[in-house]
Amino acid sequence: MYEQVSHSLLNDILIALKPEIKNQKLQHFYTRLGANFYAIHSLFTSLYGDRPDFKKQMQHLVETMARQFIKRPAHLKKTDLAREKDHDWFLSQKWVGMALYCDGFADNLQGVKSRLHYLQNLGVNLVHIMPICDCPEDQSDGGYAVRDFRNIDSRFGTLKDLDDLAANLRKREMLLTLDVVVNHTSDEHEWAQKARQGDKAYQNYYLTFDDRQTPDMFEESMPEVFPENSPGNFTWNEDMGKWVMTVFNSYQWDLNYRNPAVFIEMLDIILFWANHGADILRLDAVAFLWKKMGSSCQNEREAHQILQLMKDCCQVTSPGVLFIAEAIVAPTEIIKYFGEDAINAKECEIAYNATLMALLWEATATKSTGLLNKGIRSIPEKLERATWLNYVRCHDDIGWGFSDADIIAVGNDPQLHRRFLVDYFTGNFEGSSARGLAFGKNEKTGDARISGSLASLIGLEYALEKNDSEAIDTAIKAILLLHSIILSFGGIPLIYYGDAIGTLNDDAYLNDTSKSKDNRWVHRPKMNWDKAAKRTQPGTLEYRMFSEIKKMIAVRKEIPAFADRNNRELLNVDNTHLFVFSRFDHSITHSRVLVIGNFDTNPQSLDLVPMRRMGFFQYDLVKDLCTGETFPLINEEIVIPALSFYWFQT
Ligand code: OTU
Repeated sequence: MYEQVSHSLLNDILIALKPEIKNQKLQHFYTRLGANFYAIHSLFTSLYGDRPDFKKQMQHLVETMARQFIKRPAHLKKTDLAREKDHDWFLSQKWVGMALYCDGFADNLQGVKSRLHYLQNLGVNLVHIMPICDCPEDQSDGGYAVRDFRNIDSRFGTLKDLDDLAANLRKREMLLTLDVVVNHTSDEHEWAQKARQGDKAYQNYYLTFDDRQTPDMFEESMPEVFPENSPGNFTWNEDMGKWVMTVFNSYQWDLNYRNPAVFIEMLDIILFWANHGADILRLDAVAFLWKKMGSSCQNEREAHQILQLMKDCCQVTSPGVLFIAEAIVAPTEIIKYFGEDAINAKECEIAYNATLMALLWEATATKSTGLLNKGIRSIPEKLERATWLNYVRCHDDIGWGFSDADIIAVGNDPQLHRRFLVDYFTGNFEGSSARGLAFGKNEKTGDARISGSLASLIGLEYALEKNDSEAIDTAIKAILLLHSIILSFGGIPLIYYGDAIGTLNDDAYLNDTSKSKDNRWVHRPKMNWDKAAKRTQPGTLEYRMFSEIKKMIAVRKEIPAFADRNNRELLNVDNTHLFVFSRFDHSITHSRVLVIGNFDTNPQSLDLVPMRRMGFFQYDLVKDLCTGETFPLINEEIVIPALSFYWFQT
């Protein structure tokens, strides 16, 4: 019955399409629209079905998809077809990513193009260029406060520069990832300006309120994202004489997805960047898309429906394009951003694995893997056609996003343990050589997150100052150990620019008033290309890190068991400093890799007797795939040196 309604609506919509659309060659568009229309229609109905203008909105939605399909360049349409055939293409182990700021890395987009050989030299073939859309000069939140979603910020170049870069990447068989900031706009965006001038239609693009009554009720259950810089979730706007919801900074106005016009505008923007050659779109802050009074306003069912609808619509116009969910939420919630099932409720193919990231840092601080082993097991199994972005550092702060229950289960007090981590990484704990900064301190809850570059957090900055070669060794080993995990765990590893050469904290942001209050800038450095040049000089620190990571990447790409096909088994071993898992390949027998990481600063041994019972170490020799070294198994144990790892072929 419902299917019939949906079918006849589709007919009406197609008949009513404007001639300039109808007269185009739309073969694949129609096929895909037919295949996805039922889902699109039911989602759109569930979100906006009670509106009198529902049918008009639906028509507008289809027209938006059709127009962008018409504009989609032929070569991208070809890629779409190829990816539809090989629809698991992104699960392959051959993808290795890097996230970078266009200006920090190479001044501008043309600069990035001229530096692509650096990425290729390391083995990176997926590049996430941090937000490049036009932003106000001062209040930009590093590009996440967008003033114009369809223009490149003049600091970075032009749309043509981006198209050139995209074409160049394609020739190199590299993937391009771009951001779409779907949750909010800058208060200088045209929509916000019109709202400020009193335009009711645009005021309805945001969540605006005449007095504090409703905002106060919302506040009862909403946490604060930036409690220091932007306390509360609402900002008074004098021009409108209204309060506006601003979950992040006060100049980032949250969009109102209860308004279908907002959904359609944002979808159009998604398809616009897909048509400019993005292979992958990172959808920012997706947990926040739907606000419901009485809730934390995160992870609401409707936020998932919006993402499903975005995916289904994208599937019609540019099916080769993937979404990354940027949702820094609990493991049981994050898993939902892949969708409930791959056929009817698909959302984002890729999601940030913030839990793994946080757990790796916890293991680094405690030198033990109790919580890492426990916390990883708390992440529910994901869908098959979905994968993680595994990272050690990114442009944001590190939050302690694992569950209290897991902390308790491994014998710690959640509050004390989180406080210990903050103390440890800010260098305020006996024996810590970390040089991080507390970020987002919340006086009410006592919470804090951490800013700082990988190298500074791991102790390299301290070691260099002390000129302590042993401590330098230790820091380098830890950097490599962390990379060895993200490169083997299953998913797309996302290396942060500067990390492969041990870039330290950068205090330059303190001299810039638009950045000085946000210490995340301490780890958003200007790439030092003189330092990068040392990567080819044996004996330098840069060489020791870069060449090892490069080797790991090359090895990873050769091992099908490292593809992400839910082919990982976490192993219980009775040494609390070790993190051990196996990766296997369903299609090739005897292709199995055993990954062992030792997070302790002392050598640790692994008892081979139980391992043999589980089917590992069946021979007298074992080979480490990374170094090519073989080890005789004479004793019933194998020793893993301090802060080291093995990728054993077993
Ligand atoms: C994202 O961040 C971006 O990565 C940040 O750089 C932006 O400031 C923010 O959105 C606003 O656009 O929304 O889903 O520091 O982890 O703000 C999580 C906390 C987010 C970040 C959080 C995050």
